[in-house]
Amino acid sequence: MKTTMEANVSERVHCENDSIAALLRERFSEQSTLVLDLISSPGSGKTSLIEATVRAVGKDYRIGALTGGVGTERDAERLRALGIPARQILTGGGCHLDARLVNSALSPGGFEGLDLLFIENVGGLICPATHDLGEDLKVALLSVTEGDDKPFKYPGIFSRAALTLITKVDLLPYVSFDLDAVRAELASLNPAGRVIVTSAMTGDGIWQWCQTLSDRLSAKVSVASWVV
Ligand SMILES: Nc1nc2c(ncn2[C@@H]2O[C@H](COP(=O)(O)OP(=O)(O)OP(=O)(O)O)[C@@H](O)[C@H]2O)c(=O)[nH]1
Ligand SMILES: [Mg+2]
Repeated sequence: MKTTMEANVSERVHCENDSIAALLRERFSEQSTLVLDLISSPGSGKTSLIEATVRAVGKDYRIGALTGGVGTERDAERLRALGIPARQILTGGGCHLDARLVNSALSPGGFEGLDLLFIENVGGLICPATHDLGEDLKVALLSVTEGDDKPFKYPGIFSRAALTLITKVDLLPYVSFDLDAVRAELASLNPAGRVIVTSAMTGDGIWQWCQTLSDRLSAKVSVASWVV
């Protein structure tokens, strides 16, 4: 249980985060950039999903990525190898990204005029769920190797995410994972959320994922043209 002082500090930190996130959201809207905050346990396939997306639609869209991590440049290097701008955000041990870190990472430039900006959060299902980064969508990933009990164990992210990707579906024959039960759990936690089943390895579901991104981007661009 938090003391009153702890609760006040936590509220102030969230307030400051939300003001920076609001400014980021305004900037992303002006540039008609669709921003996705990818959240999952470590190793569920966030970087692989971005790679698969770049391979699928990298010629049609300008894509960039910020990758959160505690100590290495590895994910950003993987993505730069595909020819997209990618910058690692090192949290120095912190378990999630926040709007201030995203703002600082964008400040040196190189990410203007993108269609899609992926923000790969630090691996974890708890801390990353509660911070607004100025994104359009929080996207949760749950790999079939993690166990099918995760939505009810970590309801915060699965009830908030506009989209949940069930990843590594190519491994389904080898693990105990009840896909229908997970779909039902997700539907009860988050009736408005969508679910897509994917494999970055075989390409299953990647077309549907890219189509969803394309639809959301078109909607954002058309709203921006109304506002102008
Ligand atoms: N079989 C299979 N393996 C996958 C798939 N997607 C990712 N992997 C493997 O899973 C491991 C982790 O993938 P990453 O994309 O690095 O996962 P991540 O979520 O970015 O990991 P962190 O950044 O460490 O949290 C790698 O060995 C990938 O090759 C998939 O669809 N099928
Ligand atoms: Mg990664």
